[in-house]
Amino acid sequence: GKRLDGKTIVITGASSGIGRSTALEFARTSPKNLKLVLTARRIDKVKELAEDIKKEVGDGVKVHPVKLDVSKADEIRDFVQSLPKEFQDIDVLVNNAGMVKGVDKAGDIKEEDVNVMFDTNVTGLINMTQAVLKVMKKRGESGQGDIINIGSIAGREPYPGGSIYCASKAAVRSFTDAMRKELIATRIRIIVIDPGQVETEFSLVRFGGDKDKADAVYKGVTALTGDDIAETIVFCAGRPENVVIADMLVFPNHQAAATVMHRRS
Ligand code: NDP
Ligand code: 8X3
Repeated sequence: GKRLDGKTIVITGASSGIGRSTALEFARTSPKNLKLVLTARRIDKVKELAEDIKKEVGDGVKVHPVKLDVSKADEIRDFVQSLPKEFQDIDVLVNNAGMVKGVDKAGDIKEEDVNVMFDTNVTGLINMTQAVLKVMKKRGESGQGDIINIGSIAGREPYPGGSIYCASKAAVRSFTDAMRKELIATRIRIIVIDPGQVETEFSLVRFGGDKDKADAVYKGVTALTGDDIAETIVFCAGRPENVVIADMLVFPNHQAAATVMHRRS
């Protein structure tokens, strides 16, 4: 509602899953006066989302789709300056873009899988954060804005077959917590949300497009949806300025740890 009115919000990984839901949820929550910068590699999907938002809430939400690969440092370097002027004063950054590749165990993990997970989940998130912090630090007396990072239960509880992904999400947590301390003299809110199991394209990406393997992950359980996590993201951004939801862990009801899951047979 009101607290989000007039804000400029950047979402990475808006083409699918949690990121897509988050764009829609922000638009629904503040339909009259909001600016959304929606980014991903699959720009066609982002443009479709822009149309969907327009259909649902009308013209009160201005959407600017950007093709952006967060794993490419040079694409991020020019990102803020290449936005139209009216979208440059970023209030909220949702660092959501992320991915997992495979279930290989240490010793057998492909070098390219290690690199793509770290380049996307860690270096990409750090580079986006630094680019947008330049804007946020200029706002108000000491700096103001929200950085909302999507971590994972995997960053708290490493599991076999996920060593690199888990390490990448632990790095997100560590970076986030240090940064919150570094920025303590500002009004910049540093937030991390750690979801448990969410049914998105996440597992499809993990298994290289193998739908049967992806579906098996969610068999016999009711996973969270992208919309469930979107609600928590918009909740955090919509708190009064002095309230920081610093850290959130969100499970579906059947899950109590990375690998403790109740499945109906
Ligand atoms: P999806 O695969 O549905 O969405 C991932 C999004 O990230 C896509 O929009 C994709 O866009 C984008 N992305 C991937 N690589 C890049 C890149 N190099 N540059 C820019 N964008 C990229 O999965 P989720 O919605 O589930 O994932 C969102 C976040 O949530 C991730 O950080 C994930 O680790 C985290 N998470 C997911 C959980 C789950 O169980 N699903 C649980 C906990 C955390 P495109 O391919 O078009 O670039
Ligand atoms: C995704 C959740 O535990 O499947 O971050 O890796 S998990």
